[in-house]
Amino acid sequence: VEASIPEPLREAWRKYSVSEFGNKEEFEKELVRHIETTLARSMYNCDEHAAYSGTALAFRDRLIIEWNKTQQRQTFTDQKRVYYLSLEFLMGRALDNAMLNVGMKDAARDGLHDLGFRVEDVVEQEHDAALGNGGLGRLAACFLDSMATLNYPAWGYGLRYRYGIFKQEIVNGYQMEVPDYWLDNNPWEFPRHEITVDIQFYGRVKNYQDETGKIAHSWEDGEIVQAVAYDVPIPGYGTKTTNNLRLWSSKASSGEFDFQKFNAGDYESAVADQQTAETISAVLYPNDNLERGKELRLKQQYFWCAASLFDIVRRFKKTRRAWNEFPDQVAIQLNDTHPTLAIVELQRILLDKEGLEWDEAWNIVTKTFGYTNHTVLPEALEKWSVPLMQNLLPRHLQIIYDINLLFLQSVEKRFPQDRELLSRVSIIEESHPKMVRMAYIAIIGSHKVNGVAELHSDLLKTTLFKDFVKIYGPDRFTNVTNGVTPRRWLHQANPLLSALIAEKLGGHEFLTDLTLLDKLEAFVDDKDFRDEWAHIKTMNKLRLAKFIKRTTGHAVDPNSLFDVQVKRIHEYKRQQLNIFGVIHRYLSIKAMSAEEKKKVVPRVSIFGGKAAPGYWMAKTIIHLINKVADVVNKDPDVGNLLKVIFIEDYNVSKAEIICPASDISEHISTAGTEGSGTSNMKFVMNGGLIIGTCDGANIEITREIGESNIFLFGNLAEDVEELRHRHFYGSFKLDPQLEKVFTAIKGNMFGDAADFSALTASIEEHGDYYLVSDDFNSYITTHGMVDEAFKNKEAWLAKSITSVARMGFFSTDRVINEYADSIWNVEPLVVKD
Ligand code: Z16
Repeated sequence: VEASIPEPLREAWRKYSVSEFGNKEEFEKELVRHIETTLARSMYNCDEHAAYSGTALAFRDRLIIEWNKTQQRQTFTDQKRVYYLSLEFLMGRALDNAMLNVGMKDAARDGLHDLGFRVEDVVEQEHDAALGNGGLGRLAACFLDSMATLNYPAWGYGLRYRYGIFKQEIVNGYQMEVPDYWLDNNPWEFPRHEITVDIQFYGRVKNYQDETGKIAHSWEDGEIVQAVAYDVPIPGYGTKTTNNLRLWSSKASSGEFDFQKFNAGDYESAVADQQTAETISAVLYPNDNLERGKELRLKQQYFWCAASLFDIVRRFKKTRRAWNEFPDQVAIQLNDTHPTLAIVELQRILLDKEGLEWDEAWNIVTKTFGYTNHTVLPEALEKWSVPLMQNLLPRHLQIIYDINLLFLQSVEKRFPQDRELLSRVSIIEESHPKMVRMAYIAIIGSHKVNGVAELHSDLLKTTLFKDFVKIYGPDRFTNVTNGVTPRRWLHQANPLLSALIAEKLGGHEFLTDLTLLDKLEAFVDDKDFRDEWAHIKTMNKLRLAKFIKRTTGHAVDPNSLFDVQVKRIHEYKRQQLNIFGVIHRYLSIKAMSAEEKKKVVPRVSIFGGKAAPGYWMAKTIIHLINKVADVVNKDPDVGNLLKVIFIEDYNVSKAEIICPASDISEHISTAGTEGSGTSNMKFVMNGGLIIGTCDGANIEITREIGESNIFLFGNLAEDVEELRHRHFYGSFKLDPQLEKVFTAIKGNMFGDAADFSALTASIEEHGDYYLVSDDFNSYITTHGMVDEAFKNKEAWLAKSITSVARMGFFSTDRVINEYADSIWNVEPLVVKD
């Protein structure tokens, strides 16, 4: 349908085209208009939430105007676009970010003040958009911010879950999950009821001869579910570019099928079918680094891949280019293996719908896709059972078999008689049932595969994907070390520090060129600057202390050393090592004389994070932390020397309060297990030091900021295998200090010891897979060094300032430019007004 208005009539459009508010007064006018009309409220019944909604609507108008212009421009210039496919986008709140990115926060603050509100309170009314589990989803959100800021023509594609990650409540020390229904009155999405795609499931494959006599395939029957697009505008910082995040929602298709049921009087069953269809986009799977092979998850993956691919292909076809130009117009990045079916789907479209030959189609496919791997943990690697896939996606399974056959034939040709190699690299694992290895499809179907930090990318090449390096050569594999967006994680989360840095550097340019932070090193010895730096840290600790008081009832002293570990709860991330360390500290303090206690550096140990609902060991760790908190926090022998705080329902908006307030944060995964880690970067960017293992991006952070500015401990990745082997085949000896901790736990010091027996047994009896005991001594000793270092306030401050000055590398702007150059081959679309 040609819906474009003909030129003679465009005059009126141009005349009445909407304009944006550009100052405080215009903002107020828009705000009041939205409150009085869109929201049907008035000055007599406008609470903070209505003020939030009105403000959000005013800003949303601005965003959508820029969004429209950006999309028109991108269509007009018709250059290559990037599509970032991710099952998770952990966006957090949007209003504060929108205000800062469009550069109108001061106008909004003043305007709201005139009308009786404080901008800080208004911003806090917003519900987090929590469509993700942890690092992977937050990385995708930071990428969107950087792609828009750098003016790349880029779209995100995801699922519009009705329920995001569950809300965590702690009841008697146990995690409880509460559903996160977040969609009511969400001002940030634009339903596009006219943009729909029919998605097929089940059915069968029909083979037939086409006009040329060639065997062709069609996928027939089955069930149809409709995908409806919802668009979320993504504003760049200090640019007019406003990109799009398109989220798909599932709905029953209104095809003949249902009408038959309705007409046959089978109303209930027709409505039930509707609900089944809507189930596809109902809920985010709450696992981080774990795949469980559930059919509904596979349905989600295909639904989202097929809708996105249809949309991308539809857009390409409008340009009427030849198919071989597809990879010059389209780059698709796969965030983990979750969207791997997109590879198979594009091949299917090109073969079955567009009639291309296999080789021509496959050449287009491999040039189009790039694949990012985020973990080496075996339990996170996706495999789907062949019978499941046969039933749900019969044509795709056929294509997978064909991809595999051609691939294995080419391997066989290059490495004849290596049957072991063939079975190792086969997409199909010959188990019972047979399994489809998704990572292998992703490697074979992409032109580049990248890990997320140097160590991680090296491990991929030497372990998991070793055979593929031999087959394809090393150039297919690369590293792109993760980052975070300094807009949200410095400017928005820490306005005081951002302002101080801007004052010293003569402006906010560092927010778009983070390497400019290095100019701060010149001020390390500047007395006034140091005082202000220290003062800001104290203010941020006070802000967190108030938050802790309000949410937990505990009073913590901002002069204490704030020691933070906030991230998903996982055995490999080793919150158990941290809490055992806390118990060790508690026992030491209790054994001290009054004189000895005077030398202790008071500490607050702060934990936060969710456990996957079915992950019992992670839930046990949460339980132990909370029980230890109960005992320690009310022990008069300890007083303020040690407090233990578990912050409920850790999420993006809480991270914005927590990150600027740490003195030290913990990134203590077993060496070789953390892909990158990204909170390590957020904490250092905000002037906190870190204690960590030689793992993930900790290694590159050390390289950048210098060894003397970080507290490293523990065994190295290269020694892990040997240690694990020894636990099983040698004799296992529990670290003597850890033994004291276990004795306390077993003596019911923190409630019924039986509650924690699985945790202690995993170490003492089941091989201590995560090397908690091996690293314990080193961990405790290093924490002693942290205490000593913290006593020297001046030296600590110098480390803090120096570290921030050297964090320029860890902006997602650098990351996105690397992807653009080495994987996507896309250019920014520079906009002149
Ligand atoms: C996830 O959050 C990550 C990896 C993965 O396979 C699945 C999920 Cl849901 C994390 C990594 O654990 C972390 O090290 C990394 O920093 C993050 O992805 C972003 O790359």
